[in-house]
Amino acid sequence: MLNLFKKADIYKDRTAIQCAEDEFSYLYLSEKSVATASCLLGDQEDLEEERIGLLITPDINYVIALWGIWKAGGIAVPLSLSAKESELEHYISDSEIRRIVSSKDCEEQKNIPQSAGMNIENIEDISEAPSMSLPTLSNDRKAMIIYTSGTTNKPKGVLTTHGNIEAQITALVEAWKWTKDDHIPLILPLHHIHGIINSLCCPLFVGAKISMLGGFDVDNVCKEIAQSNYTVFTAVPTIYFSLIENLERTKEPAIFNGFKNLRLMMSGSAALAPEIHKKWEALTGQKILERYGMTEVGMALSNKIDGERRPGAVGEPLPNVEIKLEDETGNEVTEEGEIGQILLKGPQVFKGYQNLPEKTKAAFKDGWFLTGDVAVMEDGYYRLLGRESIDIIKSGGYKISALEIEDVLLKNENIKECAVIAKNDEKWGEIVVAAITVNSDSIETKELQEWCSKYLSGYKVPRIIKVLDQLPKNAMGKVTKSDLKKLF
Ligand code: MLC
Ligand code: AMP
Repeated sequence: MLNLFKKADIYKDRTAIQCAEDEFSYLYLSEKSVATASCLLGDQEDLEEERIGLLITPDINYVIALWGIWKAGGIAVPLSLSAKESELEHYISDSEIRRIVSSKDCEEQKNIPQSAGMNIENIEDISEAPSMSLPTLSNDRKAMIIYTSGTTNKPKGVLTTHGNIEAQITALVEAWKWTKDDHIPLILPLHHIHGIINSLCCPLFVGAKISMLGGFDVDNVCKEIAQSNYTVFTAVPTIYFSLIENLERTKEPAIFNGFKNLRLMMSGSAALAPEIHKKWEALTGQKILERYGMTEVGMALSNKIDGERRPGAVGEPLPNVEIKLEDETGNEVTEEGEIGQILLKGPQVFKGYQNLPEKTKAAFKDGWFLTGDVAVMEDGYYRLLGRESIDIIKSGGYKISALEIEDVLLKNENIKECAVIAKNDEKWGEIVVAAITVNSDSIETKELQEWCSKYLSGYKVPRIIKVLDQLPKNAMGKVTKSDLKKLF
């Protein structure tokens, strides 16, 4: 990780980041992040792993703040710009954040809970501070907490070190042949690893150029691809779905040519339907390289850059990643075609869940991380079959806990019981749906959705809510979600 900063000092005048018309060099990034680090330090010599929230729109200031926190010896906690006040409250209290770096134009600042007594530092003010000497950091220094949902009601904080992050980056630089001549559009949110590691840190590690487009907008992405000399593109399947819809409408040759000319197009964070893979190839001639990753481990499996890119498969282990499959009885699966949970080892694997030692312990077996994803090996490539837990939903590339949404629904006095599940969806992969039983007949599901959206980011709000007389249950009185699925 610390090599990221050493390398930036070598790349100096090369363009690191482009935001609209402005270009910023590696030197600018280095100097501004040192000034930010100095300001965050104040009269301290080392932030000693102080957790600092990042709530910044995705532009140059985000990168300056991230590097500034790291250089000062702090732990960066990137926060979701779409988070509601109660969601931010959880991230802030769970990771013990006392300071948040934000920017003046960041509208989302208003969602920061007032009760938290938080110091908000605006990056425009702090990066003017004079530079001072910075702490010496080792690779085992903790660097980042990313919140991800899972089989707990509230999202868990995944804690990684500089060493973990560097291992995650270098594996991808090697496997996907990143070079200083690369140019990538950054369209993904910067509170998850797909955006932070794959779209941001990998190119910065090699001296390449990133155009921060401020998020995904299908027309803007197509315009950019048509006009600029991009080489690499990475996105979630939902984005490819939207691009296909757009390309099927447009007749603009420059857009098709822009996509055709990229050297590498990748997809991950959720299953890429083989139909999308094939349609994209038919439209642009590009065979999407699908890979598999997870917040806790970075990227783990990938189709080959110079070999087969098989629709529906996630390929083979990335450099330094050890993978094995285990069946339900905990025995290693060695035969091709047999199904098992993916277990994983390597230098990129996280250190633990914030404040959850028991969950951390339960997530490992003899030093192997238990991913909860089920796969099969076929002709040398892994193919994912799904997740062990029915309560984990992936929608638009976001991981969602059914339990978190059930908790929110149950706060509504009109709801007696509820069960949240995923429904397959062509565009989003899965969408969140809920079945409820009610205390009062006068409930409007649209009102209930609006009520949920006060507490939950938009993508977590149930898209369909069915009111039932009773929920399907087994003999023990537990809701049988597999039966419920048949009703949607
Ligand atoms: C939004 N909408 C949804 C939805 N999200 N509908 C159903 N399900 C969802 N999940 C609706 C909105 O209500 C709105 O409806 C319309 O879609 C447009 O909303 P939007 O928010 O403007 O959508 P858009 O900006 O197009 O966002 C789509 C997206 C975004 C795909 C760009 O979801 C995204 O950035 N996803 C990436 C998440 C990510 O980075 N995951 C990586 C995790 S790391 P209306 O009616 O108002 O128009 C990880 C590890 C690894 O997984 O392997 O990488
Ligand atoms: P997250 O916790 O947000 O990092 O999400 C990680 C999860 O995303 C993994 O455990 C998988 O379930 C899923 N995932 C990532 N990449 C893929 C892929 N290529 N195909 C299917 N699922 C994927």
